[in-house]
Amino acid sequence: MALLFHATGWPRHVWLAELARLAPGLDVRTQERMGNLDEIEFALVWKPPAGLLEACTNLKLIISAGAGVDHLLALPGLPDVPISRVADPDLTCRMGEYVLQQALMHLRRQPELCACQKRREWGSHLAPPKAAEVTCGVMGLGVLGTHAARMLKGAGFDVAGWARSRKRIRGVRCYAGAEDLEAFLAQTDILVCLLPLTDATRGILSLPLLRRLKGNGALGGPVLINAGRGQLQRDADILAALEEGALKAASLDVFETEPLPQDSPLWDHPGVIVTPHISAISSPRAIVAYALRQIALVQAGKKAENLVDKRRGY
Ligand code: NDP
Ligand code: OXD
Repeated sequence: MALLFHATGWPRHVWLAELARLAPGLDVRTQERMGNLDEIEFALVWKPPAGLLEACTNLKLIISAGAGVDHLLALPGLPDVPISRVADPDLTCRMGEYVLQQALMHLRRQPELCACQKRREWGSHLAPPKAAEVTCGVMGLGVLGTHAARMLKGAGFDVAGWARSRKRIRGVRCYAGAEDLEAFLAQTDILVCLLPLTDATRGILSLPLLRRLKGNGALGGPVLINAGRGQLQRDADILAALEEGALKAASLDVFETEPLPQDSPLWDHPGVIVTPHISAISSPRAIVAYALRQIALVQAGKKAENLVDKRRGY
């Protein structure tokens, strides 16, 4: 049995070192050293090139090294084997920290205070509201969204959430499906997007949707935090929403094109906080341990965890 490892854009030596440390006897293959393809039964991958997985005809399980699987499901010729995606406390906690940090930045008017400081201006007119006066609406109540919603609630925010199916989360008003979207948006001051990218969600953060957010809240205008996927939004719509006041500010960790192109107006828009898709990085230590657990399960004749529903796309 061998494991194929490939992660586009991530420091490969760190991952290979972690695999060697945690599973010293494991036969690990890479794109450059595939060896006998029949021996490759598992693949731990992030954004593999087209054709790489297709070449491995004996695969039993593909493990996505991140939580999202859009990078796999878009591949032509993806082998028809189960896909396990990461749902791990390490990654989940990182995302919760990001969402809470950004929500607090906007609550406490930190971007405006930083701008005042740059101008040596005493911004005492920028008194922040308190968290309980602000509603955070979390789109996507999966592993990451549920944890983020709980952290926001714990910090004192009023919290609502929206998903495909109805959830029960203590202290969080839960909405479901297209029929509830209007009511969910109408009460939301800070929209947190933690949806997966699927055919149903692509481009969902459109200008018409952003115009439906609560316009008269304690922050002086709605805020968007998108840490899901860049293709959920249209960068041009975010800019248009900021220009017309449908949005007061945005924290964006993901973009239609990554890295964000040098000439994007998002870079220096005063209402935008740009982070480089690092809200919840996959830690090699945690994810390798996760992957080894999945391999052990399959080898013991059991199902891997967190299997992707390919029809739904997440
Ligand atoms: P989950 O699969 O656990 O949760 C997805 C949630 O989205 C579910 O609540 C699901 O509803 C909801 N959903 C899916 N489609 C729709 C729809 N059409 N309408 C309404 N709700 C919908 O995923 P995770 O929470 O683990 O991860 C979410 C995403 O976060 C990932 O797919 C990835 O794109 C992104 N991500 C970004 C990172 C970053 O660094 N920026 C890091 C990690 C992940 P239901 O529960 O009813 O099925
Ligand atoms: C992920 C990501 O999906 O890092 O895990 O984007």
